[in-house]
Amino acid sequence: MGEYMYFVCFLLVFGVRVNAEIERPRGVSISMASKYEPNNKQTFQCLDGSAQIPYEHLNDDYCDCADGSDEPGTSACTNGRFHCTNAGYTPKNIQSSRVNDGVCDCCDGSDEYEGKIECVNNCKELGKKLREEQDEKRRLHEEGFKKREGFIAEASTLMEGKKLKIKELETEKAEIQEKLKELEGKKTEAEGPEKEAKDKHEQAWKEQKDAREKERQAGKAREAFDDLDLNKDGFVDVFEIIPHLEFDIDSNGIVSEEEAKEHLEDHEKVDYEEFSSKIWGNIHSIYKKLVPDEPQQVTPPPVEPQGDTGVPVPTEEPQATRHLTPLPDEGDDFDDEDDEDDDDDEKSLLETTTSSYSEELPSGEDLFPPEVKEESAEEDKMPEYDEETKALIAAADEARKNYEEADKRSRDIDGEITTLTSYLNTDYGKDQAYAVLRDNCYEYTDREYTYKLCPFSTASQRPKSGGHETNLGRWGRWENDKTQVYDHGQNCWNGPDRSVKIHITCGPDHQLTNAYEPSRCEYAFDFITPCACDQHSQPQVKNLHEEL
Ligand code: MAN
Repeated sequence: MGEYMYFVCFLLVFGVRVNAEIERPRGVSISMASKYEPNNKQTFQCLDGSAQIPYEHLNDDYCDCADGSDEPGTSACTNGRFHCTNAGYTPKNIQSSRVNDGVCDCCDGSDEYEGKIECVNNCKELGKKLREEQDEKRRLHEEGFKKREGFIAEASTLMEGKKLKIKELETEKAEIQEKLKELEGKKTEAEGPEKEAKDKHEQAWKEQKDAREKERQAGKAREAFDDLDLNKDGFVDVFEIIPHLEFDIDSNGIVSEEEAKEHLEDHEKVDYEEFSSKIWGNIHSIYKKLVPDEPQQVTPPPVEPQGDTGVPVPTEEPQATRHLTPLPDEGDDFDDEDDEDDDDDEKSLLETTTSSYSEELPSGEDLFPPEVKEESAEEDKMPEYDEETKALIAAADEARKNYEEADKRSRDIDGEITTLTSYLNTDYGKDQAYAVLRDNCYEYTDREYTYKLCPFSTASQRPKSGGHETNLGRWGRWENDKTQVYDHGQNCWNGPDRSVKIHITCGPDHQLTNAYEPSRCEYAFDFITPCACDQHSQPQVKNLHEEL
């Protein structure tokens, strides 16, 4: 037998088929063919180097190598791999256990060579479909790439516009600063006479009010004096003070003579003049008028037994109850036998007066009917300014308004410049293309939440069923040219501050296509945009004839 015939027989015997390009054992890819080259070798080295076996043991349906490399075309090794060439489509490696298992795994049907099942070779159709898909991807990429070119130009115009705007604002700001100085001067100029006129008017009003108040107090002092002067002798004395429990300094329920005297500035009695000039000022805020119609258990003051003159003398001990009516005139007759009973009466009256005066008696002010109060409130209102003052106020108001408007504009300009500067200082990626995404927001809704991305600003989440929005993070940085980080979002209970990573890929439009939470409160968004369609990310079109 010639050498050639010997080789052909060898191939047939050992399951080695002749490929149009390179001959190799069944289930071996072209790239691996050299490792299975027989040449003059009589042995095959397992690919993991673990053993050497006679060459004829290749694909003999018995597993010799630990890595299964001696049985690429049979199902003998559980860990073996079978290579389908799938000409016209993409090659594929399948587990060798699937070889001849009655299921078509390769589109060229090469895994079912024993014929347990008839496999239709549909690699060409699949290849056509794949090519169409890849063409479409390429087309979309091209479209995205063109859009991106437009965005770059747009971003550049946008940036230039913003730079120009900053310059304009700075010029306006300088002008306004000048104007503000002038307006401040005018304001100060107008406010001087305004203040002077207002002060004059208010001072005159104050004087008028004070005089009226003085008069009012005088009237009240007169009234109180007349009320207090129960016996109408032209004096208010210690015993006329005693029934007024509001003068009980130590809050023991009775007004002692000493307490009464203290209120009378250490006098036993005072006339009206002294009362109105010295006493009333100190007591008017606590003084309460006795209710005249209140039924009173009046008990005459205990008296010392009548002296030689027959005139009753009040005891030393002050009696809180005895002066609700005028003191008996000198010479009034009192029955001595009633003294003991009087003590009891005094006690019960004391209780009555203590509670009724401290809790129920209206204050002096409340004794005035509402119309009197209204009248006095009306009186307390300052009269309108005169016409001249009104004109000065109007002029000052105008000057203030002009100044405040200019001042507000100046502050607004500062704000606008800050916003524009922050806009310009942001990194919008290669060629600034991503700048067009700023000031826009994109949403994606899953089963539970609607997620929102406002590029270079914020990321958030809100429940579909309603409820408040949760801040997932504010613009942070580019992690790489296709990944953005938004961080320092709302704190997660017992966890980190929320944050999001945005994975950006090329697409025909700007769209948030997915949002998920790989780990609690750490989110990931998928975002497609033409901004990412730069040349480097063009889809790799698979060589359909390439083998793995
Ligand atoms: C909210 C959402 C969730 C998050 C939990 C954490 O329900 O923000 O995404 O996992 O809070 O408690």
